Amino acid sequence: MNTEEISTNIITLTRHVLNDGLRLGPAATGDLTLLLTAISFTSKFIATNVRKARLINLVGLAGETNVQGEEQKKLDVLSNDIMVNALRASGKTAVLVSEELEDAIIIDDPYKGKYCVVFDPLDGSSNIDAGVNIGTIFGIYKIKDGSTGSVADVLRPGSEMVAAGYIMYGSSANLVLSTGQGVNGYTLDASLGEFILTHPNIQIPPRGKIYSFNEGNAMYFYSPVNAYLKSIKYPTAPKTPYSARYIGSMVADVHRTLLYGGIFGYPSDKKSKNGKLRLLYEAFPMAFLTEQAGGIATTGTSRILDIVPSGIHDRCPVFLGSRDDVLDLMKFYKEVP
Ligand code: AHM
Ligand code: MG
Repeated sequence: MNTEEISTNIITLTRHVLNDGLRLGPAATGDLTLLLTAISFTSKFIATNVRKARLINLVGLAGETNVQGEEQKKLDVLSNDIMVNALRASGKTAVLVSEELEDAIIIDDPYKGKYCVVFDPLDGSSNIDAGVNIGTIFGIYKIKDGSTGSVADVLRPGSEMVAAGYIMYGSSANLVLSTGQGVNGYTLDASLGEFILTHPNIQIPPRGKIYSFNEGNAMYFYSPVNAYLKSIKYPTAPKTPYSARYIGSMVADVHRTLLYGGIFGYPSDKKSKNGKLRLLYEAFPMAFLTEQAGGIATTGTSRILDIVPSGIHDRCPVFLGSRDDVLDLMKFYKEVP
């Protein structure tokens, strides 16, 4: 083997985040780096279980108990437990909010730190059994000055997050992260057990050719959304129609949108007045990443990151993606009654 072809200077997630910290000089405590290291550990742990679960599903038709006679934990519950344990043990968190838990967890001493993590441990769970991509979504706030950690620390606009990201479990595990200075993508090298920087400085193309909506809900959509969809499916020449891509896993649909451009939407409609997606741990982190990559994230009429949550499990309508595509959609909200 020609050893010259092997890169001996690869950039791992920890190295990359640490370097960011070095730029801050003595102001950087390294706490965020340690927290992100804990999150990257949880994603490796969850990724392993996602793979195993597929095998268990294949051979496990006999029932839902394992050989020891114990009930198999559902993958989303297991992923939640993995995250709660690792985040608490990191010593860097004060408040945890999970899609799986009705109430926020307030971390006690001696583990209490200064960050709050809001997360959906395993999003897109309807896709698990089919082996389709699923993921973990997270957002990070710093507790307010003088706070010792309470729900009020996370009932704040998404623009106040200090970092956000997701991990997509697919043919490989991909971690996409922003600490507020652009967006970077890392791929898990299973042999090293490290996330390697593979997609530096992700920028959403200003316009795409793909739309990603659950059009099965079209009969419930309000007229601006249906009028917009009609405009991209039946454009006037020389424009050509957009392609439809909808996986039904937000992480996978947003990942493709960040890389290829286009628009992802989960609108409010006549059935669900606030849409389906959760504000704190789905809409905010994805909106944060979208804006950091040069795109737009809106409810149709206002910026998602400006919303002030009233409860930890609030929902909100979501449209995000390429700047020009989202601006087109917003025009329909302004002009179509
Ligand atoms: P979940 O948190 O219960 O998995 O639901 C969230 C998921 C998103 O990943 C995805 O964008 C959306 O639900 C798909 O919903 P639908 O099946 O209504 O199209
Ligand atoms: Mg979810």
